[in-house]
Amino acid sequence: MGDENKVLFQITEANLDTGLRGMPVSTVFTSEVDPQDGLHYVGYPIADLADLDPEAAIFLLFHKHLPSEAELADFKADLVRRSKVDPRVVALITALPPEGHPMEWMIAALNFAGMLCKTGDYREDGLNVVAQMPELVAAIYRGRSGWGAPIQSEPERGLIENFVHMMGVPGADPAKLTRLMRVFYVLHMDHGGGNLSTFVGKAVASGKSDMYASLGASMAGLYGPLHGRANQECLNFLDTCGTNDPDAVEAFVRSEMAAGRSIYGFGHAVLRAEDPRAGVQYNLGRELCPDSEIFQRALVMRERAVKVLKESPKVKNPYPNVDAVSGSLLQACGLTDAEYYTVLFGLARCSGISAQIVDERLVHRGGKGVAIYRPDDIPVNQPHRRLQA
Ligand code: AMX
Repeated sequence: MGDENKVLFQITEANLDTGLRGMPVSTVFTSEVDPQDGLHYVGYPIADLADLDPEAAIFLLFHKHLPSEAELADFKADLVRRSKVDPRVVALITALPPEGHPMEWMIAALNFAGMLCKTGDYREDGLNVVAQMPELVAAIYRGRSGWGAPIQSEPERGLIENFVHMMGVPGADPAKLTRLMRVFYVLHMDHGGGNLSTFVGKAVASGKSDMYASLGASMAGLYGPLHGRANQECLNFLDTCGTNDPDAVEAFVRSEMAAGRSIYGFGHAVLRAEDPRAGVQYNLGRELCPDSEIFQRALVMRERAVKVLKESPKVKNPYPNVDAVSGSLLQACGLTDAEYYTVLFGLARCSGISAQIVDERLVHRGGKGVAIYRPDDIPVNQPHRRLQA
């Protein structure tokens, strides 16, 4: 940055109706997606951060540097202080209809929490959401899946340790699930400023809507099957495939392509190589569930889907994205219902979106904040005319 007249992008007619693909519209301090090297948080490659304390990664996105030991201890204590969820929010959540998708519950939960708990200060509300999200998501899981009454929060355990404790997943090994969820959380927190959910959240906040309403809107974006809900669709895709035989997997991919359906877990709007977050999760699967049938299938798919997608000239990136394997790991570690996977994505993503909204509202333009979003459009087939007198 520095030369405000520098031309960054020339818009032609071919750029219209492409979902703003490739057009830079804002600056961002938290993360970057390099088409080849993938995601970086404040300059650090995501694979290097995968084993970080989730709280340290949140600190990084909010403060733009890694915490010292003392800073991390203070930050963890601050999140513990902020973690108490208003019981009225939990009561409202548990009264929601089971017909609703868990993401619809999550969007409702954020709106309920906003009505009852918002301070109106973006930073305060953002950190409060980050601290309270584990209890909200555990309430959604337990309330909707009939696992029983909410389990008392013990926030001193740590953000994810407490989350796994409050989930009380029947039959799961808590140590394994904690290891998986810590990495899952760090990998899913942020992905630049142009992804749909982040973009939408920042756009809503630019009209000075509060943090909770903005995050509710961003979670509505994440709910779409081409965006966050792809992790649910991806496990369904592996289930539907139904075989681990490489040739049969390849035949399945070919038939899905021929039918005009998506090959879930592959492709990306920005990345042009395998997503390093997928690489981290393939390695984690080898550690946590090497013999799981569904994980083995994800490994076969990694090879054969890429082969088939490479043959299609229109597909710009045939490689695995973040969702290619996450569902099979969650399933192998006890979270068997794919319908909830996007909520787990949202749990993590709210931290990155909050950090970006705080920057856009309180830091950009010398603290004045980014102006209200108002892109232009081109009217088509609308000649000016008058009603008959
Ligand atoms: N399966 C089938 N077709 C695919 C494909 C895939 N995995 N990836 C791309 N294509 C198709 C597109 O639909 C498009 O077809 P069209 O020209 O007929 O409309 C064409 O190839 C060109 O697409 P692209 O420029 O390579 O990708 P994109 O930016 O339009 O779309 C994405 C990106 C992710 C929506 C697409 O790759 C896709 O649908 N993937 C499967 C769903 C998925 O895994 N989503 C998760 C993404 C990560 C996330 O947000 N969580």
